[in-house]
Amino acid sequence: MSILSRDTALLPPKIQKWVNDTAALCQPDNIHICDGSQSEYDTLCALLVKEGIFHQLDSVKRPNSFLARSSQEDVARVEARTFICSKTRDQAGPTNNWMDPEEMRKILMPLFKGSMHGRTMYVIPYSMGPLNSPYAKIGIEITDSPYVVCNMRIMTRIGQEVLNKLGDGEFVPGVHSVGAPLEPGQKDSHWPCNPHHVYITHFPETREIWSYGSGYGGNALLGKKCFALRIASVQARDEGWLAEHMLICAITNPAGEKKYIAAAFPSACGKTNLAMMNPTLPGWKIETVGDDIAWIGYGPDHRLRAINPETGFFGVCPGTSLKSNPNAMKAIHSNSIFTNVALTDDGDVWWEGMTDKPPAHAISWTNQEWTPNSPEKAAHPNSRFTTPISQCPIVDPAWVDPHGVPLSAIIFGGRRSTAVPLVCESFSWQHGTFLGTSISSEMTAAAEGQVGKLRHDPFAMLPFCGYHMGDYFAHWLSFARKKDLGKLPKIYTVNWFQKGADGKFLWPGFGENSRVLKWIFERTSGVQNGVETPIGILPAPGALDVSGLDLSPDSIKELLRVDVEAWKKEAAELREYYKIFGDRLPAGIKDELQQLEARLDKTS
Ligand code: SAT
Ligand code: MN
Repeated sequence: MSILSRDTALLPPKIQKWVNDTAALCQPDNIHICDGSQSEYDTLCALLVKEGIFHQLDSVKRPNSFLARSSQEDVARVEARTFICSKTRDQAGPTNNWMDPEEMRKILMPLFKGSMHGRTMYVIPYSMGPLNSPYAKIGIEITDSPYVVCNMRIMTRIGQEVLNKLGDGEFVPGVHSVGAPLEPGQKDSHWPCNPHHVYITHFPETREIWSYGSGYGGNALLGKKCFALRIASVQARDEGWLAEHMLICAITNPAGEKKYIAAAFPSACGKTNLAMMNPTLPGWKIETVGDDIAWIGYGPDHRLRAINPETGFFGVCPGTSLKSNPNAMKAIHSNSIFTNVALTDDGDVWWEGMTDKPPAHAISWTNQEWTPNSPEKAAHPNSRFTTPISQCPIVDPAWVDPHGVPLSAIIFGGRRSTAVPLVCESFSWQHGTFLGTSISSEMTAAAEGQVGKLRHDPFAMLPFCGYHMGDYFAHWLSFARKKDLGKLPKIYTVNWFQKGADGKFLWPGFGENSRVLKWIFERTSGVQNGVETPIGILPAPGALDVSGLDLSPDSIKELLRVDVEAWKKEAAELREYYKIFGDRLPAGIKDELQQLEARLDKTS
């Protein structure tokens, strides 16, 4: 393999021109077109080790795996520096940072000019979705970060076969630079970035992505949030499908009947754990299709079908353990990249919550000596593993099915200490869409911001919707096509995070969540085991299988209680929140809020 090759002449003319124009702007020392091979990956990992960006982990404990430590100023997605540059502010809507596309180009071009001095410019052709899927789409990321190339190879399908399929066709261009040009002879830092000039920008009309200054996660792996959610949501609106921040998994009951569900939760709220759960209920089985993103569209069978456009997990490390997520722990046993976790003395990784007993000594994510007595955390709260989905022991065989999997249920969740019950079914597709708009969650370390603060996060898409959120609500409502109504998935909300008066979680969570999935499974089969409440249908008394659980009847009651006074406050708060959407709030959503208020009034 000719690494650091310049043979752009082999590219189809349209790509060749774009690559050459980008090279003329960024002025890299070299250009490398990624072929996606194992030898290319190995060469890049070796290069990263040589440059001190990767640390190779112990080859017995963690074969073919690496640790990277980022700059302390570059540890998460930066929502305040994320922009939707549609033609008008109105098209981006009230929930996005907007900038005029021409204004943004005026800012970006001088930044990108010469930004790759002293570096290699990598060209990564990638497919979101199986290459033979009618739902798949192709992007090309140009980046000056070999760390990004290695992560993209795990997270997406990259390389020559993508170019072969693409030919001279349409692709989403993305240009990424860490924004740290090197002067001749200048020594590189262990994590080049430019934290004072971060721009994660999207141009929905031209379907372009330009990202500058950060090398971390969703800021830099452009296939993930930038393409598969922000740009794809716009494509989905125009083409009649949905690009969602959802896990996808299969549930099989003891009789062997299998159904698929998709579930939307904000970042770091347990999507990965739910997608790979080991059910505690005997005879029930979960299999994983994806843990973060679902592309959903009508299949020829008039059912909503979902594909996972990714091929890897970019999962949160802290809290991941053999107890909380044994399948993730098995998936990351090899061929994985760890970012911002601690290094143990025997050359393995560690993070808070990985084992009951912390190691006596480690090197922390900030490269400091660490012991259990250290005041700092060993791993950053948003530290991550990047690992191939194929290594998940319970991966569903259909995870590569080009036609996707048919959805029986869609679940929305958030992190809510109060008010929101364990599970609730919507009355209809319109009501379910309303529930999606109403999601709010206590913030996590996945994004910059105040951890724990409650914020509205409709459909868990607040930082990921590439256009006006009011129009996005309307797009969801439009899926209630009369002829397909009976075939639409049922919609639910769940909340694993309610706390009791003592501040402790009321629900044990993790594998016990299978009890909630069982109820949902039964509901989608038409079992009459629900009660109507003002907010939706909840499990009838005794319908939630809590057999063998050490839960007091009071706790169960609390978990399934609809506190009418609290809900009146929720509704009032939601009415206030909706004001930001002005006249773009669809009538169907206004209607549902009114009906909720009326039902609550009738109850008290
Ligand atoms: O956006 S990331 O890929 O960094 C992770 C997340 O927020 O879900
Ligand atoms: Mn996510």
